[in-house]
Amino acid sequence: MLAYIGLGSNLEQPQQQVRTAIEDIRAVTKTTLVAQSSLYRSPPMGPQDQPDYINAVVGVETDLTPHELLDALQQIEQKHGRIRKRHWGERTLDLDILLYADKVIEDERLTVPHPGIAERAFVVYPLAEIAPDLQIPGLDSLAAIKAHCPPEGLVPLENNQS
Ligand code: ROI
Repeated sequence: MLAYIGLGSNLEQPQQQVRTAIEDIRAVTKTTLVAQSSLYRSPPMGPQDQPDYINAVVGVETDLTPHELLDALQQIEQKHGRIRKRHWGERTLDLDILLYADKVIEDERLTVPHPGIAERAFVVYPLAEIAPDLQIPGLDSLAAIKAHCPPEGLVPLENNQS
């Protein structure tokens, strides 16, 4: 199954957090990394008195179920010492399952497609970079969503090292 995962960090060397998280996702069992967006810098959505975020999106081909994939991602968050200070506040690493094939999932642990996709430039733009022709189950085409989603100060990092 093809799944897309959003990555975000704004604490403890965010670029490093996101880069090593991508390597950690690469190492997840039964899972192959098939696409990787640029890293982006984005102003915080939520309280403004927190640092800018580094965001990215990756695509994986996985034989894990959605909940097994979620378990694997939460393990990675734990390994990164996921600090989360307040609701909608700063965090060391956030990994979200954005899409899992064309499945619609709503239970206590998981909402897929991720409910915030359409409002979040820091998800829409990196996702469109790696999957421009995507259809979001229950929503519009990603292209249409992007057309209605202002970039909100999102900038790709010039140099994917810096
Ligand atoms: N804001 C940005 N720019 N990027 C994020 O990844 C992010 N994650 C969050 C909240 C606090 C909503 N704001 C964010 O969880």
